Amino acid sequence: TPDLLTVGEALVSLRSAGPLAAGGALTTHLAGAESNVAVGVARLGHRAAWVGRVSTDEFGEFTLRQLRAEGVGVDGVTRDPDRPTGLMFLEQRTADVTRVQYHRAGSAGSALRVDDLRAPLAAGARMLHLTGITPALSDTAREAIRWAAEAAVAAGIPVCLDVNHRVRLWSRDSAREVLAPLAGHASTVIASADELDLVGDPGADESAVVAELFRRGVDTVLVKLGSEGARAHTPAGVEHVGALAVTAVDTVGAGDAFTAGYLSGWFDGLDLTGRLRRAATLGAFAVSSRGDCEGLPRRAELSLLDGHEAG
Ligand code: CKP
Ligand code: MG
Repeated sequence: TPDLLTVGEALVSLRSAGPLAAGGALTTHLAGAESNVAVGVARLGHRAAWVGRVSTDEFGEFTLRQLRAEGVGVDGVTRDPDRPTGLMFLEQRTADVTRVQYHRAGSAGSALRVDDLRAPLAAGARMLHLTGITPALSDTAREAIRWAAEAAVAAGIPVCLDVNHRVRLWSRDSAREVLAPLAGHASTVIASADELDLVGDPGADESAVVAELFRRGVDTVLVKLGSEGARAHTPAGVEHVGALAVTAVDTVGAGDAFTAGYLSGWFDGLDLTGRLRRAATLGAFAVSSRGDCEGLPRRAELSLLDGHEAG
């Protein structure tokens, strides 16, 4: 059984070095929040499995090739001959502004359904990681994620949920309607500060949302604060971790890196402080490297950023 099982849509990200409207070369990269987490965890030597629907087109081949190269288990993947791979364009519009465009409606990944997940869930894992992106993709994907969370809980597999609200996919209200009930199945909930009320009452403040999640059985709530680091709430109290002082060149994928670091620490049996430090370390690798997951460290590289502690 893998340490981590995760489910989602892997995308192909086509990146430009300048304005898309001016043309020029695009480079091809693996993207997708859940597969980013799987890669991050696998690079640190844990067993990670990723499942989803992957097109039989060339980009689908590329997706599987990248995941296999990273040592991520893809045995549970369903191939879809009828739909294309979802694409994402990442435009470096200016040195400071990157813009994302999706071409993912009707993609193979968005056609995910419950039957795709039965065998992987039955095989088990130490942790199931889900994000709020997949339920936004289609009715069948939403049902699949709800089913997976319930099946995991029934099988005694703890669930980690990253809220990951995508405004281009759905409104805050639609997201809340789905993600708030989903969070009740999780043991760990991860959100940026502005996403937190999507798993609670509209407009509720951090302490109110956290109290409600604890009441519903969540044991750890991680609130990501960007360059300010993150706060972890557990029934024992609140702990803050600072972000490392690095040069930010690409923040896409930073949240997934943070999650991968946290989960890696959990698989290693680290205490909360150790898990948060590893999360911050992976977040720092992600923001200071280009690509959604390319810059993530192997285990021997974890100490590369020592000395970059927040000032
Ligand atoms: O929250 P993050 O910046 O870590 O997530 C980035 C990923 O899956 C990225 O790889 C992209 O493909 C996506 O989120 C998405 O669907 O937006
Ligand atoms: Mg995120």
